[in-house]
Amino acid sequence: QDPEEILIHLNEFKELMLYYKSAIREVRTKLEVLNDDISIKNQRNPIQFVKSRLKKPSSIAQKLRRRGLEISTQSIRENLTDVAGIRVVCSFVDDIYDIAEMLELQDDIKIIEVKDYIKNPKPNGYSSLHLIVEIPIYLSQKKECIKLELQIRTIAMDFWASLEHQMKYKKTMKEAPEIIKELKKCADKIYQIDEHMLKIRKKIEKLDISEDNTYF
Ligand code: 0O2
Repeated sequence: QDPEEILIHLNEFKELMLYYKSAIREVRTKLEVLNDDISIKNQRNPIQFVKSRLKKPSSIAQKLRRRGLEISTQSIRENLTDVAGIRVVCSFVDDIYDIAEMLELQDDIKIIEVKDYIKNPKPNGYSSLHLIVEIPIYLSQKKECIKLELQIRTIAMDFWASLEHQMKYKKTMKEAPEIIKELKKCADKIYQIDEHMLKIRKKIEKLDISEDNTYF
């Protein structure tokens, strides 16, 4: 390939990565604002923490190649929705849906796709709410609409997913049916614990309300 052409492609790629980075920044700010606002109203944080990442160029190329698609900036924009990824780790299951709904209600966010692996967990037990969203970013001379993937889960779901993800890369464990069963059992327990913790929180909230009433 002509070196000049390579440079042009490189610059296009860098520019696209900047768009994704900016989109992450925008959504992180939205999440911070929501968290602060809900914290004041409910006196507790719905969001425990937020992580974000840009997919590595090698992983982007690998994914496109695996799907038999062209490797170009246009192809990345058209075919990949997880170049920019944000993971929102919430305290309770109802916080997940509240945050998703609040984002959905914002004028500049468009929800492209929802995958609810909480209502329908993956066969291995993986549980999370996935949203593909599109947001505008405003640059010096133009506006770009950028897609990104949001994974919203509880801290318990995140604990399971993080460990399962780490272990998947240990080849010896990869297809061991016993391990898969054990992990599924853990995921089921985590589901029950999340439900239980939510019930406890609701009970405490009820107690709080009745105690408040004693002052009137
Ligand atoms: P990484 O390193 O986290 O980015 P696609 O991503 O479109 O090829 P799919 O299955 O349609 O495939 O996407 P989906 O279901 O929305 O899941 C994509 C991401 O969710 C994964 O990204 C993981 O982050 C997470 N995920 C999905 N299934 C599992 C699972 O079984 N275990 C764990 N720990 N995480 C899961 P990547 O690109 O695989 O990895």
